[in-house]
Amino acid sequence: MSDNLTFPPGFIWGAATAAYQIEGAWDTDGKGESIWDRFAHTPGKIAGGDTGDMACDHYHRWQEDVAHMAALGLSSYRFSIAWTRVFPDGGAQPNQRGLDFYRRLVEALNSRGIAPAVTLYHWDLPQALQDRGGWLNRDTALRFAEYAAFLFRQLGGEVPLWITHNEPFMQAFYGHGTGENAPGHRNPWEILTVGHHLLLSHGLAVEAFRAAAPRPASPAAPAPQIGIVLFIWPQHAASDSPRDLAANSVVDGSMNRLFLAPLFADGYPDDILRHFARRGMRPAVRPGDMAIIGRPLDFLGINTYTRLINRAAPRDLLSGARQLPPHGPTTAMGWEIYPDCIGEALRKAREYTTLPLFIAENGAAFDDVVGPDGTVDDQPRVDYLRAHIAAARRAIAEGIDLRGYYIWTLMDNFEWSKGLGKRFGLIYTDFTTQRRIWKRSAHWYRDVIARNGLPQE
Ligand code: GCO
Repeated sequence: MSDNLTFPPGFIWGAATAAYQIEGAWDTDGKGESIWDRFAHTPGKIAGGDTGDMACDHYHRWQEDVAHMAALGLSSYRFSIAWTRVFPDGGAQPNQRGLDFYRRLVEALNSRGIAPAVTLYHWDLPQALQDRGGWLNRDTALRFAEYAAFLFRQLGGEVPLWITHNEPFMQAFYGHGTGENAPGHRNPWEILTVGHHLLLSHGLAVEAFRAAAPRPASPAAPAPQIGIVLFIWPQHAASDSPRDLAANSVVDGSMNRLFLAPLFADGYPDDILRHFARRGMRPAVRPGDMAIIGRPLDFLGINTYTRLINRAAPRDLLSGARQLPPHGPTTAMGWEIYPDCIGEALRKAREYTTLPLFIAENGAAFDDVVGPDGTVDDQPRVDYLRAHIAAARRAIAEGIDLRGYYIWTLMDNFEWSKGLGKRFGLIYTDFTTQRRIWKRSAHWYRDVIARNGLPQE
């Protein structure tokens, strides 16, 4: 720790994935249909007509994938459980084969010394629950808590880090406002209620976790913990004009504060509630909900990739803002490469909580190609990761309690509405043969993990 490249002992080096993005086998072994199955099977929703039907075929190739994780030296692997494998129709009848898949995966990870970090919900609601209103229906929050409680009983002690939700913002705003994600609703009036029910389901799951109090498999191991993963993207005003500053504050309020404040402060931010109320939008809050949502957590995970620059655009219904084009080089997603997003996101979280923090996702898509010699030289990704990991190290030096860093993502996978064309992986996936090829960045990350820090440049 004497230099500015080495990380504290025990720092967690991870990689993250999500069920629908990697597993494939969308209807195998009793799995039920999820809203992402339905959405991806709807013509016109996904670039190139891609689906996650096969994705990385991880459901059948998980042993090979765990071997790659072990070869990288990962200290933790963050993945999500597909609700529809465990409860195919979202009801109370579990599907043993689905549960067994995750049990074997968790066992294999633990036996390799790779700590499982399990996300319960990465956007793939059972379609059967969607048919009953999905996250607009308060009952879905109760079903989620039952699903969570079941997993805490079955696997609770084997999983050191439990995550209730990944980015409720995206499910609410992209699933129900822009319609870019499943279930594809374009109805901004649904957003706040969906967001509220997601947060309520989170709080109910935390209560179920405390009630189950899962014990670690070995007495020496630390007690399992529970937290949530939020999207925190730094927001910058395009100018110091009051209009741009106000517009920027609304975007920051919708993306970041709308979720941080109810979880860690005293409820939804007033300015944002007023902003939406003027548009006729209100969350469906009942007495007692905010106390459930605010139940104490053990950690907070943060996903951050870039920043946005906002200027006033009064005609924009939702935020009254428009984003300026990026101010510098971008990734293949068109996202500005802005390494300070790490420090800014961590400091934003720090305004709300002193809990241990994780960067639960950070990474970049580039147009990687397999060269004539069969290798993938993704130097731009190495540069991206180096700059962002260095920013994480600076945040620790500032005194921020950052415990770990997870790269998005282990291997190229199904990037939601962008399909299979946006490659974020350390490992290249040939989607025709399902061959995995380590990119330069995978070799580089293995070295970072081995030395617990960045190599000299
Ligand atoms: C998200 C999700 C991931 C994405 C990644 C790249 O942040 O949107 O958690 O599933 O694939 O962020 O866009």
